[in-house]
Amino acid sequence: MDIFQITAQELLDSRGNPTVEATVHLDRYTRVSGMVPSGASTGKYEAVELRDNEPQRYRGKGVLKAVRNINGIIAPALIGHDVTDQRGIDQKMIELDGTENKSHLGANAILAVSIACLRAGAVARRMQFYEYVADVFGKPAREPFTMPIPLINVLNGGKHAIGSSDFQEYMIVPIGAPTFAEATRWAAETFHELKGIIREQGWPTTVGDEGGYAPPVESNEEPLKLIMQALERAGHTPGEDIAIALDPAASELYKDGKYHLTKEGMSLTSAEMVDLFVDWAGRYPIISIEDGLDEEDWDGFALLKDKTQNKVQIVGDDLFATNPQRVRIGIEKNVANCVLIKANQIGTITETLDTVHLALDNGLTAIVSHRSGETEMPFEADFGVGTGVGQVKIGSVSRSERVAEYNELMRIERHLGGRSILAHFPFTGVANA
Ligand code: 2PG
Ligand code: MG
Repeated sequence: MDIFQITAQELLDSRGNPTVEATVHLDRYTRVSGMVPSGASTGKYEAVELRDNEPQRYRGKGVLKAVRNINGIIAPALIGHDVTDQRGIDQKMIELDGTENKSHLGANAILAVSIACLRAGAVARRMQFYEYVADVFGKPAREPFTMPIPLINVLNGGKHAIGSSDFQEYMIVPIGAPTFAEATRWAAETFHELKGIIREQGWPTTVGDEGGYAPPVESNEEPLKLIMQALERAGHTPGEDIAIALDPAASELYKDGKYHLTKEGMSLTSAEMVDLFVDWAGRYPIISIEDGLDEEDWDGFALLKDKTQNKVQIVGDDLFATNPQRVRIGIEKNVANCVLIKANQIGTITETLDTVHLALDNGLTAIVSHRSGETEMPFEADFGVGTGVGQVKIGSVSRSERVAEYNELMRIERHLGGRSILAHFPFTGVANA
């Protein structure tokens, strides 16, 4: 089916900041939209999110330029194009943009159209969205679908919750759950136990950008203790039923050669940061550490990977920025064993899928991830199942833009019936929990 028309509009994301929605019209009555998320702890190698920078509108964060680029430049070039030719569509937009980092048209403009086309392709082919993603990704039709294990944010800090920990995200990973729905239940029950523990401390139970609690903890280790208590109260064996994952988003803490931890009042060298994580990984069931070091600190990443003996998933987010060139450097330098996948870091669906292939073909794992500023339209759910990477990072089990992804995944699992298996988490951690 060919693209009949493409339109675009400025709407709001989950933080109340403007974002782009593109709508692909397949005929006068069939319209399919795509919306783009937005990060707060953005890496410097990410594709450029085009903002208007007009201070009188949305404090400069308006996206009317990106909207105009869709309506005036992208739409005329794509009308009449086969909507199921995802690679051709994305290639066309890359050419129209003509820059390395998509700064001309804006990665937010390009990705909104790319996602809308992916969704419209599923409609045109009369497929479920996740089935169509699998098809575009090249999953062999006979293979069963893999449901991802979720990394569930329960405590927010850093740029996502001012006043909480310096480290950005503390997550729980229900590695022992038999199904995705059970994994979600275990997480929700643990999340509510954590609320009780936070309340007993006399702290507010408010949540941060990704829906995890944001208490004024006294140290960056304290959240780990709170989570261990919550696991115990919820009746789950730490490290067996549920393990812990971290995203310190360390690029945000790095200045003048040191990592600054305000809670501890300490400034650490790269090697000292690594020692801190190694110490924690020996005492807590930590199975995944994302961006434990700065986005330029390749050596620090390599040291962390080495010292955790490949038993902990070392994830590059800002480090790789979903960019194949950076992932290739990472593979060469052997600095990580996992790539975080965020479509808006690179700007098209095709390039995102290529990066997933690159990671998996080289024996790395991959996590399909949301952004801290999200939309109400589930995307990572279907993208996670379609690519079959086995892990999704979609925030907390609170706030509708996050819960929408869990709900969609539970619907997919039910829809697949016996035709899906829950992924196995491939790292054990170093602690004997
Ligand atoms: C991250 C993300 C998502 P942001 O660092 O992994 O959790 O945050 O979207 O703010 O970059
Ligand atoms: Mg991150």
